[in-house]
This record gives sequence, C-alpha cells and structure tokens, in this order.
Amino acid sequence: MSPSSKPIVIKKIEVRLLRLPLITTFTTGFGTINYKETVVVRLEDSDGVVGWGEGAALSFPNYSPETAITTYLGLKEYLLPSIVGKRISGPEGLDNLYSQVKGYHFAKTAIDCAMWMICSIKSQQSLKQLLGGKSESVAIGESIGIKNSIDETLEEISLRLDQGYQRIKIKIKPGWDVELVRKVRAKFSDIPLMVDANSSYSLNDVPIFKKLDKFNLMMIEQPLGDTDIVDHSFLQKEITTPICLDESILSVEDARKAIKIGACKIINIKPGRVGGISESKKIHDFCQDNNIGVWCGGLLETGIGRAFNIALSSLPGFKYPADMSPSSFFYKEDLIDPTYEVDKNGYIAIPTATGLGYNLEMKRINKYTKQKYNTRAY
Ligand code: OSB
Ligand code: MG
Repeated sequence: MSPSSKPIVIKKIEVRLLRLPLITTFTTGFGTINYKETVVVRLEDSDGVVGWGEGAALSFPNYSPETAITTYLGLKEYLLPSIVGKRISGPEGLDNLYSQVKGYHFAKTAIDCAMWMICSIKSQQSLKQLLGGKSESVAIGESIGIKNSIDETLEEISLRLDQGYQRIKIKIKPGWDVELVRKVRAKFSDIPLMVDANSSYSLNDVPIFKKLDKFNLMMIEQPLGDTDIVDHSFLQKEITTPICLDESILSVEDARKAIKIGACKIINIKPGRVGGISESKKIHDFCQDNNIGVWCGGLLETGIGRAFNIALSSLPGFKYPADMSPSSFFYKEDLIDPTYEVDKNGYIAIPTATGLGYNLEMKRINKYTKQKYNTRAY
C-alpha cells in the first residue's frame, strides 16, 4: 500500500482452530500426517472490510516448534491483542506492533495475509498486483510422501506425470533413499526430479549424498538439521546437486547468512514458516539480487492459505514448480469453493480478482471449527 493511504484500524478479530480429515495420509522423514489441523483468522476493520488469513502449522512440533494449537494460542494471547484498535499502515506496519513477540511465524502469517487481503479490497487491486507479480499462472510439481513400497511410488509418479505435473519431489529418509531414487530414475530417466529429506540426515551421511549426486536431481531439499546451516555449507561443497533449504530459513536474515556461507543454491519459500507473504517477498527479492532460485512450498494449507501462496508465486524469481497439490488430493471439502485446480499442463491460474480471489465456504469453515475466539475493540 502506498504510505499516503489511510491507516487500517482493526475493530473485530476472530481466530479459529480447525481440524479437517484427510483423504490420504502424508508421510515425511519425521512422521505421518493423518488429519490436518489449521488456524484461520478473520480481521474486520473500521470500514467493515474483512480479511482472512491462515497459519497452517502441523499438529505435532516435528516440522517446526510451532503447532496448530500454539498458533491458535499465540494469536489469541499475544498477537491479536497487540494489533486490535491500533492504526496500522498495512502489512508492513505489523512487525513494529509485535516486535516483542519472538517466533510464532505461522500465527504472524495468518495476520499478515489477512492484512494483505484487506489492502487488496481497499485498493481494488488483486493480491498479485499489490505484490508486483507478473505471471499469469504457477507451474506445479507434486510432493510425494513416503509410500509403503517403491512400486507404489512409481505408480503415483506415472499418474502425476500423466496429469501434467511439471516435476516430481519424493520424500526420502535413511533407508528409503538411494535404492528408491535409482529405481525412479531407471523408469523415468529424464523427468525433473528432486528429493526432500526433511532434516533426517547428518554429516555422517555424506556418502549417501555422493550417491544421490549421480542421479541428475534438480535439488536436494533440507538434507540436514534445521539449525545446521554450517554443515549444509560443508555438504554443498561435497556435491554438485544444488541444496535447497526449507526448515533452516525462517527469515530474510537467515537467507542472507545461508547464502553468504554457501549453504544452499535454492530456497523453498513457505510463507507460513517465515511469517507471511511480506517476509516471503523480502526473501524472494534478496534471492533474486543474489542469483539464488526460489520456489513456493506448502504445508497442506487449505484454499485460504494457498490463495496467498498462489499470488506470491506470480513474482518473477519463482523459477521452479511449486508444491501446491490441489486440495482435492487431500481434502474431501476445501474451505474455498470452487477450489483452485491444476490444469492438464501442470499450471494453476493466478486470480485477477481483488481480495482472496476465491469464494470462502462459511458452512464448511463452521463445520470443521474446533475452537473459536473472538473479540471486538471499542
Ligand atoms: O517439507 O515440503 C515439506 C508437508 C508437510 C510437511 C513438510 C512438507 C510437506 C509438503 C507438502 O511437501 C506439499 C504441499 O503442501 O502440497
Ligand atoms: Mg521440505
């Protein structure tokens, strides 16, 4: 928003903890997700303009210390009280208001996104326009969880390639890595292929990465621990496949440090992990200036969170396909209707409407809400 536009004053807030059943389970190096808890906020300003945002942390603190329940509490106890009734210039004015609140990135994301939505409606510009994005569609790749067998993985890859997906990401963990990749490459010799280890290895495993290095992978995502930036820089010197960091990058400052020491060549930007699309854009801009590729990751957000990921992906630095499987893979019912779709060439169209760009399904939001808290500023 331009600095001359009127400040936003949030008069009403609502935060909900939801629990949605999943059609299929999703297994990563750290465990299996059987259902999806998520948190959404609804902010209403003094002009009656409403913004929604989502903080899609997982239910268990294995991907990040924050979980759905702590996101909910963080919003209710610390973040929402510090913004309600204040004059806020726009999303960029939020950091100042809760400068005392460390962490809670998923909670901050929900507020940041809701503020972007309010700004979009007030300025009559789509999220993409407000962000300065150019693309009309986002290229999509599939993130395939750890399956019961290699054959099952091969089947899923065939299916997704037939459906047009533009790259395949497979989750790996110790014991489910080199043999798997060898068999995938034997069947699909030239597809864009990458692996994601979700931090399940250490520097003792360098020999495994040297083997993986021979399979022409686009990148290896988060091989080592989230705080092991120095070790990633060592590993990157041992292999030619680019390392992509996910869990390790929580801010543009983390990105700067990781890039400075050569810990990665690519960054997976997940707005929820870094505190919103404002911080995501900063990381994008920094990476563009430093010749580091980025792409948009996901955490099984519902359509509310995905709407912001999709708008963000319109920025020119998003060079690799995004993890944005359609919600129909995971959810029987999305919280937006119609939900976004991946077309037969593997693209999601970026909305041009103002606001979220999709219609909210209030009935379903109510149906899946487990806890709700709201307040009003007088
Ligand atoms: O590391 O990318 C990850 C899901 C849960 C936890 C971690 C990850 C993922 C995904 C989800 O890969 C991909 C998606 O949202 O479509
Ligand atoms: Mg990842």
